[in-house]
Amino acid sequence: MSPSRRTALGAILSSALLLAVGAPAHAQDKQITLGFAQVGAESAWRTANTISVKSAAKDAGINLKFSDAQQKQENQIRAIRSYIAQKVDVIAFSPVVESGWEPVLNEAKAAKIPVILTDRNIDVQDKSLYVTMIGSDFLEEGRRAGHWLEDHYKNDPGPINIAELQGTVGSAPANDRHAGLMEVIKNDPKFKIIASQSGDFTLAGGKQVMEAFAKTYGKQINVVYAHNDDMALGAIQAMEEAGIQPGKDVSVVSFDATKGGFEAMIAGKINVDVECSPLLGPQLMAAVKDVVAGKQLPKRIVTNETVFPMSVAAQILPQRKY
Ligand code: GZL
Repeated sequence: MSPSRRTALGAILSSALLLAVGAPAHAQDKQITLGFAQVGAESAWRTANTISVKSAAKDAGINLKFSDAQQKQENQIRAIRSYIAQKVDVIAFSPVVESGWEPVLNEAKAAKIPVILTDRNIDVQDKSLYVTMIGSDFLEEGRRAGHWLEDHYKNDPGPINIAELQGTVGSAPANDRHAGLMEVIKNDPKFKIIASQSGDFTLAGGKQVMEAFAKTYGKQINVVYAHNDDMALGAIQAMEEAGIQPGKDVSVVSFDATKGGFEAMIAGKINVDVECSPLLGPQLMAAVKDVVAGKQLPKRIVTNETVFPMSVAAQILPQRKY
């Protein structure tokens, strides 16, 4: 066989092999288009997450189509449908709630558009509806908060009454930060959740709920368990207006570890902040490129996080990126 015929045959075989493993022959050269359906702009965490996604897409040379659902599932579903109609290469989103995704994700599957979940998970039987989920382990975050409470009150016989500010109803972080806490305190009768209501992850929501809690329970409250910093900061405003000293009369436990959370810890108004990193952009773009290249991805990519007690806040804040 002549060298030129051998080269041509080699090119045909390698393209056939690439196609056989699902990596389109043009995978390496065509600009990737990613459709991203964001939850909204409800919190400092979300703002940092959006910045991370947009800057990472730019750095990766990925063409990003971005939508803000204003925390409404129907808007996210509408955005995903529009990405399907536009025939994007990959769809990614942070599901505002855990349920109700099968219909639109089956449409994406039928259109052969891979879907990546970031930040929050979904509750579906058919796991083939998404390639991977990149984000925090909220159950572990709740356990970490529970263990902090156990240690903080180890010499206190109780009762330790907890007022809980829950995140968005039905969302994975709200469900799991509650469940993780309960795993730890369920066998310790001195801990009791005397009040629990959603502030929808917003500062205004946290303030409104805490105003009602302060009116109803006043000095009975020993702990405010806020599912994110924005609600904790709102609750701090409400407590101070009610003559309660947050961080002193009441221990404040929060999540996200945003700049605002650190500043409140330095001011002695949040006692502990459980980190939940919004900086998921680079991992998402790497996953998008791998999916387009036909590589296999793990079903779950967990972000590494820690817990910051107020004692370390001043020293750590200068190193923080969000
Ligand atoms: C958690 C994220 C939550 C944050 C909130 O990963 O989904 O939503 O804890 C944000 O601040 O609103």
